[in-house]
Amino acid sequence: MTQLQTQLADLRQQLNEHSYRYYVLDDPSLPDAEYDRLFRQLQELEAKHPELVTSDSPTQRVGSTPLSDFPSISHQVPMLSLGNVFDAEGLQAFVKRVERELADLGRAVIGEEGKEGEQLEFCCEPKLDGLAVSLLYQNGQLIQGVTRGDGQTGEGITENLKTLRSIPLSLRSADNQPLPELLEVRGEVYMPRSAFEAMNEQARLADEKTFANPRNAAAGSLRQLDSRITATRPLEFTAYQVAQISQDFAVKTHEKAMQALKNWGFKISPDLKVVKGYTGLQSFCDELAAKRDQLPYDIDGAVLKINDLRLQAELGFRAREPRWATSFKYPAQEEITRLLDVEFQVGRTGVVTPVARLAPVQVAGVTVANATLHNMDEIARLEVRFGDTVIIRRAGDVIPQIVRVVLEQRPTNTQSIIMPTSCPICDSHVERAEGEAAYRCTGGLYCPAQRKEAIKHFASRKAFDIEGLGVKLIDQLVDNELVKSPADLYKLKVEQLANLERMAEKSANNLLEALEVSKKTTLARFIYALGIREVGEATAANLARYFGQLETLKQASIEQLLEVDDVGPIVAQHIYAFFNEPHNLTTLDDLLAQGIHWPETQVRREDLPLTGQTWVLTGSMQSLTRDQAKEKLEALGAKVAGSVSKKTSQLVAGEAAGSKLTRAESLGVPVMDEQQLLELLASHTN
Ligand code: 5U1
Repeated sequence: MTQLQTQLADLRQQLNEHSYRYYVLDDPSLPDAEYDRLFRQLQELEAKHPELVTSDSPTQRVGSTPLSDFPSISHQVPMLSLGNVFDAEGLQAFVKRVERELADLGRAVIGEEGKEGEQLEFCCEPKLDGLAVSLLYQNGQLIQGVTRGDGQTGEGITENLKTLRSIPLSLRSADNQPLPELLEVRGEVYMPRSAFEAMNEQARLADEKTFANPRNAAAGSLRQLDSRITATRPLEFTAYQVAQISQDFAVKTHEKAMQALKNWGFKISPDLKVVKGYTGLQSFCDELAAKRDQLPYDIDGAVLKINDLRLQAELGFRAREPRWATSFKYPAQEEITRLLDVEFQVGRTGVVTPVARLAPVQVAGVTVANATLHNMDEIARLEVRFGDTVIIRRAGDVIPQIVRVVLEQRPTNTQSIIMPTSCPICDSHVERAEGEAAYRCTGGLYCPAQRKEAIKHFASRKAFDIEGLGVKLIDQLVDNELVKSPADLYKLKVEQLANLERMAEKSANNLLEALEVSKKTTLARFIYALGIREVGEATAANLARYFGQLETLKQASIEQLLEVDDVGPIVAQHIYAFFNEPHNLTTLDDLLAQGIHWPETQVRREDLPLTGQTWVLTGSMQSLTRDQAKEKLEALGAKVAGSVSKKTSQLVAGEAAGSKLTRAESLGVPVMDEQQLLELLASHTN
């Protein structure tokens, strides 16, 4: 090999290794900027020496010349579908059936307590809601990628699939083990929910077509004849089955087969778990259902497979379904209902948002009666009218959305939805700022709706955390004109409060006490509580850390603001405008005059005891909440992250700590318990 060839191979190896660490091990080894730098270096060298470009080079993931059609390809092994069960009864029937069929084959599995079937092992994983594809590797190289199609014949979409960084172009060979001459891998292509939301938000801003759900977005992205378009779409692949392998595959279980795929460079489900018998299956399905909303992607159920590959082979298939597997289906995330009305809600910053009032319907286990319509552009794009039948979607912790109108069911003489010209709450003029999709009420704090939202934000947990000051009480305080600005909260008298609905003298006194307690705060919470546009909890903390004092922040120039982590030109402009509005300065003075205070921070960030360290919190703690622990650690200079990696300095494991603790232990990250954390915090107090 020439020196240049060695350099190219080395660059490719580093980039592939990073992709593997990133996608498969979920443990990035390079910062994004470094990856990009190495990638550009490889691109430049390959541009100068096109004869040295290899088909599995990471640069080949950008897509190639458009096709005129997708070739039709028959599957050597048919792509089957799965049977479904929907509840405990169905699950029990599935287990009973496989037990019986195994018994008929003379393969009854006897449990420890003598009960048949109890010890039968199943390998379980989430059923991703995407598109099944099949990948063929010859001598370790990806040579073909095909859609499921009708299960017998699919479409050849090799060029499109090659653009997905979680699909290895060539298999990794761990410990120089020989690679199989032929390997066919099946799995799901899908779009993570956050990437889907971001893509739709981009499309809304550009006035382009949005996708109804991540599955449609993934399907639309894979069906592009121009793979360069697919390359721009945030698609991922998770493998779930070895369909064919040329050599004697030494593994005996599905779980081990998945492990082999992982070693060859495929991402497999992090939630894959082997369980025993019906009770194990039921717990898996329940636990997965409980965390469904928190998963980063849509799932529509759990897939349950007999783990033993020999038993799988003996059971075989019935019609077009394997006898050894089933899927436990969860309730659908999309339902059909009717749009009864549209209400225009005014938010903290005056944005007037259309909210759909729907005929109540159960969606994925929750009754939904409202859905966001985002803004008037969205209403125009959906072409939705009063009385329309609509498809709504509720997935994750995102507010339910209307994704489509069922035009065939539109009643006659429907009315279109229009934005009111005056605020439905305070009657001030409603206007649309140049270049913005949103309409805003121009009433400012004159508008009771904006006032209520500003006070709710001020009192919220991450701001002043005023116990006992709930949403209903704030509504009453504003409606009775007892409170016009946050500072007025601190001027309330017990008699005024006791006269309100559902307020006795005791609760009034408790509230006054809570208000008194809240006066001692932190600069970060104070900044966050002000409700400056686009300044969330993290930005407020960064501003507090950077400026140290309110006075310095008040006088900061745009240039200084831009120096702060996370602050870009738009946010800087909002902060600058806030502190240059005389009315806001009066509000600040008024608040400080009520005795609100925080410890002065003279310490420079570099001098804090935990500066440069990354901490992770997991499990539950007895004497403080995670937010409180996070705040205290950040005050000592630590960065508090959500996931464990090799770079984590310390894991704090509370009760019932789970996968983060296991991961920390396997990576050799130091672990401490709640008591040790309290001792550490105490040692740094004063
Ligand atoms: N996770 C997963 N999804 N899924 C879909 N595993 C899995 N297995 C399947 C299908 C259709 O089929 C095999 C059991 C053949």
